[in-house]
This record gives sequence, C-alpha cells and structure tokens, in this order.
Amino acid sequence: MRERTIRLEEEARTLGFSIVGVTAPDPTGHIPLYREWLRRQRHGEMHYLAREGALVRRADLSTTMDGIRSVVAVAHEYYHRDREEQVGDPSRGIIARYARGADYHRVVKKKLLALLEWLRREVPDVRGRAYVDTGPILERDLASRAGLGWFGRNTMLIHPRRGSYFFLGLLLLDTQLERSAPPVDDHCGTCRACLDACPTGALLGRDANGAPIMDARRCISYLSIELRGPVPAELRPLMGNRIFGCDICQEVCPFNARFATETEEPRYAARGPGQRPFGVEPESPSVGSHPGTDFPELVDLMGMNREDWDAFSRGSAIRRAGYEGFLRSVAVAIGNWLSGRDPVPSAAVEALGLALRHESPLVRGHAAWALGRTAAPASRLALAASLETEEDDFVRGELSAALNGSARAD
Ligand code: B12
Ligand code: SF4
Ligand code: SF4
Repeated sequence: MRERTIRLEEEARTLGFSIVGVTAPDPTGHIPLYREWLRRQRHGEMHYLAREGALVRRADLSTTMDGIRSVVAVAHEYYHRDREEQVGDPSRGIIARYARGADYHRVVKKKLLALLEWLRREVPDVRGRAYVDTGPILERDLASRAGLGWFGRNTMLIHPRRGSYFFLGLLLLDTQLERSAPPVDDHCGTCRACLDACPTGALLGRDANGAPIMDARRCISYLSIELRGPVPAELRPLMGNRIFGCDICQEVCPFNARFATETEEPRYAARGPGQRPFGVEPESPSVGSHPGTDFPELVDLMGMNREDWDAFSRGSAIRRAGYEGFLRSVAVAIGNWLSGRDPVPSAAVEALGLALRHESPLVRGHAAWALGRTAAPASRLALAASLETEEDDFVRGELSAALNGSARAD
C-alpha cells in the first residue's frame, strides 16, 4: 500500500501538482465552527454554503461517495510575478492572480482525471471522483489533514516551503491508500501581517479553538465576485483598484514572500488584449476586442459591451462575477482613481459619463458614486443631467448622494 501511495505521488508530481497527500475520509470535527460561521451570517449571500443537504455532505464524505476509502489532495500552483510599473498605477485594474489565465476548475480537474486514469492501470476496478471547488466539500479541511499545509490567520492553507498560491484539488477513491504525511503545525507564530494589511477588516483573527475566522461580507474577493447587488458604500473606497478577487493577505504573508515561485503552468499566464483564451478553439466565434487580464486599463474595461465581455471572460474564472457585477467593480475602481486627483483624468470622467447611460441600473448607480468622488465641473454636469432623466430609485439615490458630495474624501 505504501509503495502504491509513493508511486501515485510521483505520478501526481509528473502531472504538475507540487504538493500531494493522502488522508482517510473520516468525518470532520469542524462542522460546529462552520455552523457558527453561518449563524453569524459571515457567508453573506453565498447561500450555496448554507444549504442543509450540502452541510450534511460537507460533514461526511461517505454521503457524497459510497464506499469511499481514501482522499488524495493535490496543490496546483498559479503564482506569477507582477510588473513593478503596473502595480502602483491606479488607472489600471488588478485582477487576482488566480483568475488571469485559464479557468483553474478545468485545468486541475483534467489533471486529476489523468491521475485517476493512471491509478486505473494499477487498480483496474477503482472508482474515483474529482473535485476542484465543484461540490460541497471542505477542501482545505481535507487538504490540511492530508499534510498540504496549515490554516493561516488569513484562512488560507499554507505550505511551510511553498506558501499559499495554489489551488486545491481532491480525488475521492474507493480504494485504500496509505496516509502519506502528518498534518502541518501552525507556523503563523506571532505574525499578524495579513490582519494588519487587509484593507476592509475582513480577517477577524483566530477563535478560542484556534480556527481562523473571516467575515466574507467584507472581503474584496466576495464583494467583487460573489456579491450580486450594490457594494456597501462604506466598503467601496477600501477596494482600491482590485476589480476581481484580492491577493493582499497572501502578498504580505512571509511564507509567500519567501517561497512563491513562478508557476510552470502556461495556461495560468495573464492574457494580453484581444487574446483568445485557452481551450477556446480557433473556429469558435470571434474573440472580439477585450482589454486583457494583465493590469488592464480601467477606462478600456468600462467600455466593454456584452460581446467584449463574452470574449474577455470565456474560459476564465472571471465569468463568475457576471458582466454587470464586473463593470460595477470597475466603476468603483475608477472612482477610487479619481478621488483627490487634480486635474482629474478626463478619460475617466468620460467613461463614467457614458456608464451613466448603461442598460444596467447596478452599473449606472456605481458610475454615479464614482463620479461623486470628484468635485470636477465635468463630473457634476454629467450627474445633474442624469438626475433629470433617471427613473430607477437606486440610481437616483446614488446620483443625489454623489451631487451632495457624500462620496468624496475631501
Ligand atoms: C467560499 C469560498 C470563498 C469565500 C470565503 C473564503 C473563506 N475564507 O471562507 C471568498 C469568496 C471570500 C473566497 C475568497 C478566496 N478564495 Co475561496 N473558496 C471558497 C470555497 C468555495 C469554500 C470555503 C469555505 O467553505 N469557507 C467557509 C469556512 C468556514 O471554511 P474553511 O475556509 O474551509 O475553514 C475551515 C477552518 O476554519 C477549519 N477549522 C475549524 N475549526 C478549526 C480549528 C482549528 C484549530 C483550525 C486550524 C481550523 C479549523 O474548519 C473550517 C471548515 O472546514 C473554497 C473551496 C471549497 N470547496 O472548500 C474556495 C477556496 C478556499 N478558495 C480559494 C482561493 C484561491 C481564494 C482566493 C485566494 C481567491 C482570490 N485571490 O480572490 C480568496 C482568498 C481569500 C481568503 N483570505 O480566504 C482556494 C484556497 C486555496 C488555499 N491555498 O487555501 C479554495 C480552496 C478553492 C480551490 N479549490 O483552490 N473564497
Ligand atoms: S482577500 Fe483581501 S479583502 Fe479578503 S481577507 Fe484577504 S486582504 Fe482582506
Ligand atoms: S501573514 Fe503571518 S499571520 Fe497571516 S497567514 Fe501569513 S504567517 Fe500567518
């Protein structure tokens, strides 16, 4: 059994998984914490996390797969370095590293299925199921038990010599494999860098049991990807130019500073403007024009129509935000760029002025908020003109607040 586990780990590494571990499918002891997290509404509008049937499945893997006997956990790394000159530029949007290239769900799942195929040559009748963020499974819990890392204060699973820039994937199997490595001890020590750096105060530290707690309703990743409605006004200025996801609590973690290495997976590289996503065949409909995922210009993003969005988000995890949700975050970022700037970048005011006529009230409302971040005459003119014709109550509220100057920092 030990031999087989070793060979399986070797095969997983050949497939590109840098960390591999095996654990038993015992029920987790962490459901009380999970329930408490839900009771306090810290999951926000992620209702799929709270469905009772799914909770039962999270608690006990045997409800997901009959006859399950082992779990293989793998890590697939996606880190790539940012270009210095782009990082501090507020006229560009930051897309979290994990979403700049091809959709990881597909990439990791395909590799997991290849691993299962390999195992079938050793154990012909083995049954297996692959999961990558695709089912009600506590992936970090299982991966920590398989020895892939510890739960950092930022709630990420961190490996002591690889950091945390990796996706997790799981293979549930009905064959017995030997457990490979013991769980990793907590290495956070007295460090609090992630708690101090989180701009929105989403990280709440550890509870009495030592579990790291996040209020997802405040996390930029949640606000820019999962939230469907308006971003709470008090959180908008704190999002800066993070338009999809957020890496701040990983960027400041000393284990990433020390160990993060460039990914070897070419499909995770950022896409340039107009580039076809991986997995989209040349004969499929035109990729159209889009600004790319490598620190794109906010003004270009704001001008995307639905076709551009389709080309931009196809085959990418970015699609989850939806067209309107994504433009909402872009508008917020432009507002943060405009704030306190004199003279104001006229291209930004123009882009927002056009967005005041967008078909979506969500986009129009956030464009109004963004224009309200500056007292520039062009911005006030656009807001006042819109208020005369706007009929949607939410947008009218945003226009009035913007004209009153309540969104301005000065
Ligand atoms: C919902 C979700 C989110 C939500 C909520 C995140 C959160 N921290 O809970 C939002 C949208 C905010 C989010 C953001 C991100 N996510 Co996310 N997300 C998930 C998802 C789908 C479920 C997580 C979940 O159940 N959360 C609820 C909490 C309560 O559960 P938990 O995090 O597992 O916490 C456990 C511990 O608290 C533990 N516990 C309980 N008691 C105790 C006691 C002790 C002593 C200890 C140590 C632990 C412990 O038990 C809990 C339950 O198992 C998972 C995939 C999956 N199916 O697991 C991906 C996942 C966690 N996300 C991932 C990623 C990459 C991200 C982002 C980095 C993306 C980005 N750049 O924007 C950010 C990171 C933000 C952050 N700091 O967490 C990866 C994480 C990989 C890793 N190395 O950890 C996952 C595993 C997806 C994947 N397959 O790769 N995500
Ligand atoms: S991802 Fe960003 S907003 Fe969310 S907890 Fe980490 S630093 Fe805070
Ligand atoms: S930044 Fe510090 S406290 Fe936060 S997860 Fe990393 S080591 Fe732990």
